[in-house]
Amino acid sequence: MAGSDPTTQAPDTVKILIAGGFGVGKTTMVGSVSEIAPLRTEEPLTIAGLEVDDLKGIEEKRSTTVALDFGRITISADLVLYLFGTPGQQRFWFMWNDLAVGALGAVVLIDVRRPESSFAAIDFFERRGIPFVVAVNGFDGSHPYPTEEIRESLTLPPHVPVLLCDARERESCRDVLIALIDRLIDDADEMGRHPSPAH
Ligand SMILES: Nc1nc2c(ncn2[C@@H]2O[C@H](COP(=O)(O)OP(=O)(O)OP(=O)(O)O)[C@@H](O)[C@H]2O)c(=O)[nH]1
Ligand SMILES: [Mg+2]
Repeated sequence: MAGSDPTTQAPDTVKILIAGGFGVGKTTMVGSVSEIAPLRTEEPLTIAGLEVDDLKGIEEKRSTTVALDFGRITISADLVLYLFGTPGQQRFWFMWNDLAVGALGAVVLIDVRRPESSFAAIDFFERRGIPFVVAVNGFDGSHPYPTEEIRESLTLPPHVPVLLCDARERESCRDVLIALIDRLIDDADEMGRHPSPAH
């Protein structure tokens, strides 16, 4: 019967958000991990924005995401992730609600030199009950703080994975996404064992 052979079935597609504060490496991550040429909506940073755009540590940054990044990665024969990078600048946060529609999970990227820039993203996903992992992007290629210290300083509960990553490295970003998928599977298993009471 057509469609009964599992090897010919279309893969499941899952929408994932790549979020975090201004300049933490969201566009970089979507670009390095995507198997298609990523769609970007970058606009140049201008002199006029210097007062509001904190470029400390990312002085080389020349442009910013004004709407979204879009990419795709095949994790396995039956799982494809569609990645949506969010804009980081506060004046574009109003778009997060639309971008979050249908998202099953999120990666919150952190720059430990400016962790506070990602607090709003953590808060956003916690409030909506969207599962997320925290990925610490080591800008100078090193990670000065162990993950447990970062977890404590962000007051993250134990079930939120904290990972160290390099947003420029494909394998590193892939590992972060796989950790997120593992979390989604664990959450689904947990729901199966302890379904929430009907309202
Ligand atoms: N050295 C280093 N530079 C990085 C890394 N990740 C990103 N960058 C650089 O840091 C700057 C910011 O990266 P983006 O990917 O644009 O950050 P973003 O989070 O998409 O920024 P917005 O969309 O403006 O919020 C760029 O100049 C990147 O080339 C990293 O791991 N190491
Ligand atoms: Mg960006």
